[in-house]
Amino acid sequence: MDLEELESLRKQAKERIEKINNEREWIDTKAYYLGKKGIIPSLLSKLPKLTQEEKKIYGQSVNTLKVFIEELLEQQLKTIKEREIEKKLSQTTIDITLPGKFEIRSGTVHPISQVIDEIIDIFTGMGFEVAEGPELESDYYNFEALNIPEEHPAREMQDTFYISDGFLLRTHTSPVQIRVMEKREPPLHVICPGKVYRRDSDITHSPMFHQVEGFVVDRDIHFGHLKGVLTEFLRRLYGENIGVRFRPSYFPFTEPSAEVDIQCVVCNGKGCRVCKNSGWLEVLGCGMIHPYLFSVVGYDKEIYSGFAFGLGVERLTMLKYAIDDIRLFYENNLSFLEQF
Ligand code: 2NM
Repeated sequence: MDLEELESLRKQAKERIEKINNEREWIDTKAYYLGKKGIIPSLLSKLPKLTQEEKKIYGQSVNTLKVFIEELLEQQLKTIKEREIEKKLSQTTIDITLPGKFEIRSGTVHPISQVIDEIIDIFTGMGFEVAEGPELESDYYNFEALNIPEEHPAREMQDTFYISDGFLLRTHTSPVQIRVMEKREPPLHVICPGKVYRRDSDITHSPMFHQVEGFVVDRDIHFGHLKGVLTEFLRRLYGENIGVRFRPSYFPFTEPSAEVDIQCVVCNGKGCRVCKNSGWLEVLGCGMIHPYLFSVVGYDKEIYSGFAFGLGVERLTMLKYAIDDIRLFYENNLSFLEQF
């Protein structure tokens, strides 16, 4: 075989390879040229019969042809694959509006968040604003400013998560209210929802739980305003026929203070396990803001008065839905959460 024949073989190979349009043909063509019994090996097998001079020229030319065919084949394989993808894409239409193979479960709002939202809606509907503040608080805002002195049992190490000297996880959201009063002048109508922390853990107590506290400060605010606002709040939350009663109590930051009960939502006041046969459930603490707090924030107690209240969201939610274990709120058990 002379060099001219190699040249025509090259042209013929180029034509043939460029016509390949599937992988099967490509494999056959590769075998035809490069396989054990293919054209290139058969050309090379003739080398031993040639003279030294001929070997050099002929060998080099066959090798160049071999590389040429190899490169052309690789290039063609790429082209085939690209064509196949394009063909598939042009033939298949994907309806992206069809539902997926798997059930899509949408999330639900956590029952605690739902109740907080409901409480916020009721109070903002009555003209209250919402304020938030830090969960890491100073001893000053959490206790000192709220008339809870050094020796008060609420400050016990056993009850409070102390972080470092003078700092702790807030045990109520009242410090936010002190911060609001410090910054602004009455009239003020503010509620503070948020997480609070106490060292307590059993079926009705969690080391982290949620509170909503609120206060009103203005001229001539009296206990009648407190009773009216809180009674209306409880009627909107539990239904307008709910029975409500106020009992005298004690808090360091209010004077006088009261606790508020609603008629048992389980037995309607007849007496049952939930209300321990009393017919009543305690849901709120409240009172007239202690003059000490006004001196702390620089309000004139001769001009202003106010009331404040606090409630535990988990407790309210447990009563509303007859849930008997607080830990259910924090276990991320979907069967529980999806019921709300
Ligand atoms: C309660 C009970 C009674 C209260 C007081 C304040 C304020 F504004 F003076 F800082 N905030 N919340 C308060 C009063 C909270 O929780 C059972």
